[in-house]
Amino acid sequence: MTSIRTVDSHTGGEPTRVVIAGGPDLGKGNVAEQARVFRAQHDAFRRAVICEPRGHDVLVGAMLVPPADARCTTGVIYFNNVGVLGMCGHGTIGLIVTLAHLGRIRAGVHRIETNVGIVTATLHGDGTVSVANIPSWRTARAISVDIPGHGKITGDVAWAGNWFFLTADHGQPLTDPVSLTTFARCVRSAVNENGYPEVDHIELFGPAQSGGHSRNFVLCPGGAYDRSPCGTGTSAKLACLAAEGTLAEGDTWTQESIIGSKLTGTYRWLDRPTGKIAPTITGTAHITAETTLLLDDTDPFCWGIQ
Ligand code: PYC
Repeated sequence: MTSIRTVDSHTGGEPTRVVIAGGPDLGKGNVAEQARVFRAQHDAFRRAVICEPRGHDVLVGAMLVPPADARCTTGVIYFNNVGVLGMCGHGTIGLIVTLAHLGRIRAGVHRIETNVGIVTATLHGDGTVSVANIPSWRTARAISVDIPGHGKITGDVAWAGNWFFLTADHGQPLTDPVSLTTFARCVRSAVNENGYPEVDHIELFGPAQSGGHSRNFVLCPGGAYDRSPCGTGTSAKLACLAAEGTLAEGDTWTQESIIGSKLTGTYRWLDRPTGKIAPTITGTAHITAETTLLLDDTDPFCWGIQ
């Protein structure tokens, strides 16, 4: 029987499972190199932690690993029901609240080494967390794709630690997650087939309903929708707003999720000609469980239901 110790939390409804002990040895490389080893050699571990019967498709894993950069508090590899993620905003907020819960960190500034670069997380005295994400930018403006049975929609593509297609031009009420999931999957196929195979997150925007600036629905790579407004998705939105000139540097954007939870975001310019910004998102997380996962090799579903 193998044991894996985890702490679960949720950030605006979106769950994070931090693996604090029992993870595989991924060698001595930096986090990007360790993530490559994880992807190539330990996919069964990913499935065992995230997929049913121990987990579910909404869950995001965050495995603590040694950082190569000595200035970092920890390294982390984010993963979900289909693979390894780049960055994860809600997950970083959950990670920081988890480390504070375990007594490993106090309020203050903490560098975290991720698969796609170093982010800086600030745990504030009131328990909220701000995450200064990696440089983010819009890579394509106003591309049009044809959605079978619906027609053309137009949106932007942006990188913010994950790849996003962002659109408000979809004609869907942001109410029913089941029909939005079906629609967003069609959008993703069309975007992927029309020159953007890297896009794995689809972000649909609509009018705010709870006092924010806008509400979103985010389809994640594994087919689940983000219960939070998505930290990297909000960073991608900030990059588009900055590029479009509709949000000034330093101004606050409040993004609502499909369930009404909120993240706030601001940005500063890194390089105006290329549209590169440094986004910061702020939110809260709550601990929901401390668990020891048990892996019994004789269990036919020990390594997850695929
Ligand atoms: O918060 O960045 C995020 C995220 C990515 C996938 C799910 N949540």
